[in-house]
Amino acid sequence: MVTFLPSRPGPLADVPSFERTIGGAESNVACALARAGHRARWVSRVGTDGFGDHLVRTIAAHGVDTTAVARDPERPTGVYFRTDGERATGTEPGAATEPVTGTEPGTGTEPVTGTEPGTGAGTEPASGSESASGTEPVTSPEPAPFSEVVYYRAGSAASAMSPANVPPHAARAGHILHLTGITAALSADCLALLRTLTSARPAAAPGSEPGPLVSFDVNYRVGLWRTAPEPGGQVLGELARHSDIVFVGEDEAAAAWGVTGGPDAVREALPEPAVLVVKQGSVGATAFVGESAGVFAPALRVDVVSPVGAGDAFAAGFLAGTLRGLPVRERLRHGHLSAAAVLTAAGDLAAPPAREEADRLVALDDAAWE
Ligand code: KDG
Repeated sequence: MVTFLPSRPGPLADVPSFERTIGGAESNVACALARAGHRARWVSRVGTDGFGDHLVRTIAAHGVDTTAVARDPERPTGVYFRTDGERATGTEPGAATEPVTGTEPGTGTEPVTGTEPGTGAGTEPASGSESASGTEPVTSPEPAPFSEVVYYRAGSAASAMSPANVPPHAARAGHILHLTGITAALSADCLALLRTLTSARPAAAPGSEPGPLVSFDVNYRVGLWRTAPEPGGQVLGELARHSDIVFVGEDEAAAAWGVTGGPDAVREALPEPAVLVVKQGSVGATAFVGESAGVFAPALRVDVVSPVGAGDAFAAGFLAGTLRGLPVRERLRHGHLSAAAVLTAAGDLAAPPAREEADRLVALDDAAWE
């Protein structure tokens, strides 16, 4: 999506102008992976409008292969607007929630109230934003930012993606195919596409390469699911069970599946994925691989400018570590580092530290990470 950032804090009605930038969960992950030195392809659908041109051009400029992005002459490119409240000052511990209170006017003022759960790294939740899950925000001594998000995505080109118009070979190339629950909520066709990509994985022919690992970020957006044809919790659980690597916030697990009791309880409820990463707000994140006990890495403390996109950056850092075959704890730390870069920037994207620098930071002893 094309993203519009406000020129100054305040409610939507009062913001005089916006700066154009880019966002969107999957493209954010693709851009961060490309910036971290990996080959990444973004498979999507945008309009033939200027916003579509801008999106494709900008994402390609991050080093992402956009050749599989289809142009839809009938439908517009999705866009969204953000607002900011007064920002907190000082270093705050992370809360792993992305405050997103939003409406999608195209669907008839659909409130997407709530925090955007689970970044796995230091974020400070919005005061006044209603948590998607009812999880209490981390108490801050300073006024916290208040953010609204207004989507114009209903009926967009991306919402028309389906198994019929997304070529399977484009999505099934590479080592990891990353999907998110946001796309599943956009339309029945998008949900059908995600079901095709997660559950109908063809068995590899003898001697041929196995298909990519399927990575799935639950990204539970309560408001989007209010108008979806099927209940969000059920669908997200199904897609997660059919994936190999799953990212979910503790708060999302509580909101979507009623699972409380910490990472072990989430793993118990979701034993199928080979790798499960449970994001625990300001505390950090725990990764489970196979039947092994969870491996925990604490979140970083940063001065939060905006938490939106930090969950995507976290996923990208973890996946980059996965592609490099790093130990699980190092993958988590790469996730936290990437998230920290986005948390300290206004937009949904920020360049992660260069690989050598990231490796140096990841190798620091535990005390440096507390
Ligand atoms: O995760 C960040 C995304 O929320 C943002 O870039 C926009 O994809 C988006 C969404 O639907 O909220």
